[in-house]
Amino acid sequence: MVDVDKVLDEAGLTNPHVREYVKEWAAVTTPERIEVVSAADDARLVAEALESGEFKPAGEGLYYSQSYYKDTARSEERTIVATNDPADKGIYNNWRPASEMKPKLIELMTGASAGKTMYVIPYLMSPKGSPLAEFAAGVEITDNRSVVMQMIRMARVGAEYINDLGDSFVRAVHVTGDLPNLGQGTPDDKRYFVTVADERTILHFGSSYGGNALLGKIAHGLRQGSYDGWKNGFLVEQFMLLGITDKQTGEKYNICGGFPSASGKTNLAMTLAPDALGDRYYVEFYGDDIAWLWVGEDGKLYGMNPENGVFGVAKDTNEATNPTALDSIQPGSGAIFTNVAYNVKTQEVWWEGKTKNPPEDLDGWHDWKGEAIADRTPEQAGEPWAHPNSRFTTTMGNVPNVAKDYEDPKGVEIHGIIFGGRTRDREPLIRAIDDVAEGVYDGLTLGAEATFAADGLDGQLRYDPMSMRPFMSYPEADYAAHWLEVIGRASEKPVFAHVNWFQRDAEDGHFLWPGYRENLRALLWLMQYKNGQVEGRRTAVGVLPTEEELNLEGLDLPQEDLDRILTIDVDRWRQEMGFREEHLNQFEGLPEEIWEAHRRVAKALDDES
Ligand code: GTP
Ligand code: SPV
Ligand code: MN
Repeated sequence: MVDVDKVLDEAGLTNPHVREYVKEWAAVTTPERIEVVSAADDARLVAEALESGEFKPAGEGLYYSQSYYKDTARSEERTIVATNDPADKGIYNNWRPASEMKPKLIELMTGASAGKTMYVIPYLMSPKGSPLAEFAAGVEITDNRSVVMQMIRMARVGAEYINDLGDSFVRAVHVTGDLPNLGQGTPDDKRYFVTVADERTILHFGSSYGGNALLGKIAHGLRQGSYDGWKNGFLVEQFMLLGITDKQTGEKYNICGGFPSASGKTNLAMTLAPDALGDRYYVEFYGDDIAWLWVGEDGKLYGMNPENGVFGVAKDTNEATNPTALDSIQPGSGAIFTNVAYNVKTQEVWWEGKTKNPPEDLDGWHDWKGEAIADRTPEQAGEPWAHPNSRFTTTMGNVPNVAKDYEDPKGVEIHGIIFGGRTRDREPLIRAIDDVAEGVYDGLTLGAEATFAADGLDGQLRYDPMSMRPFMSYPEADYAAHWLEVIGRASEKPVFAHVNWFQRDAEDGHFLWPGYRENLRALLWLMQYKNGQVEGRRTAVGVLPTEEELNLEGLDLPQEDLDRILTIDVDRWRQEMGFREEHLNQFEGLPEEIWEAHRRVAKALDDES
């Protein structure tokens, strides 16, 4: 038996509630050793991981890691929100009674860390001193060293963050399990990813992949956070957050917004190209995946990124699409690459879209499963080298355009909220929405193609309210009401907008808009619109830029494509309204304001000839 008190004393972990929690779970999972970690332990942990082969070197201070080949994305089916109140059951949260789930997880976790080290990771999902800090603290217990190193990059980690917080921390227990024997994706699936939201307890069993295993990020930062936000008057969303400064006027606009998983948040927040538009604008990075929003004492709407790092999709990251991301994963950055292709001889990494073609010399190259590329059969030849959901993990401090005040606990004022997704038709480049209820309605009816970030759903069209569908922790009608309440309280309302970088040509499928760094052009128009500098063109579904208003300098778009992305297809939209009605009808007790917004848009479409 480990002398837990001795370990905790030595680590300076004094919070009595945390100590009790660690002891309770050590008694369940029965590890051989216990270690309390802080960011200062990273170098030692990395050395241990290189020694054990868990990490392989990928250049100076860069690391390659692999998760089990059936464990490379979130599993929505196995993810559950449990509480003690059946009224918390929603359409998307997979609600189950806490009394049913807790014993199941305790049984699965009993003795499961035998022979292993239990790492105790005290963390904060906010800058220190944030007005929401009391909801941001947690202690993850894990039996997986790679998870520890990723948490160190993604969150603020160390006993000093939680010692003074009493009992207000999230209990987050992660047990990897015997990955080859968990029946992933079969009827005998043994994995469970449970957030017991009203007990602020997270119990995840059966994965070492980021979204399932870094409990500060998705499980706490989104699911638990949104439940806490519902009960305590703030919003927690899968949003990126960026700031645009107009150097000519000195004005700064902060925009946050939700696109479903693997639909462009990281790319938008990191890599807009101010240089392409002369020297007038400066774009700062605040966050790429999560934002917490609240109304400050001065009545203004504020936002912050609770994370301390970026867990980005590797696919198609290159000099043209996202040079900022490449700068953030340079030698010496400490970045971790998971499930990319790896060359065992040259220690290089590669993913689809890193370069136009894969490396020509196959010598030493292995795919994401660890199989030699040179040994591929002709049938396997076209298969990707890297997993489509392969990722890089790097800290915020490595991002060259990270905002100077990204750690300011005050947060930043929010001026705009945008929604978007992969929509191959119907959705124009951008449509601005002035009315708050219509903006919230637009978020609730965000429909897009699902991606490889969740197992087995790639390409399916589905509604993903505010991009929170996989992270929704409470009923959707309450969620809508909560949005109206929080934004309703703000003295200055943000402008809303819906954006789409992914409209395609119906025949050859090419993207009608170049996307990536050029997306800044649409956001600049939105800011000018908010400022009253442009008027746009009013349509039934919002205000669209005219061709003259949109800065198209240096772009060479076919007129036909431009016309398509700056107009709406009224017939297609009318058809869409029927789908939306069906979608919203699932949510019993939806606020009347949302239905009114729906009817206003439907009528305006009917009036349009
Ligand atoms: P999560 O981390 O899963 O929440 O994803 P995300 O929303 O941050 O998505 P990310 O920015 O990582 O982009 C996912 C994929 O979409 C990547 O393969 C990008 O290359 C691609 N992508 C991002 N922005 C654009 C764009 O403007 N146009 C096109 N065509 N593709 C894009
Ligand atoms: C997402 O899937 O939305 C992510 C990556 O941000 S994960 O951490 O896997 O959830
Ligand atoms: Mn995400």
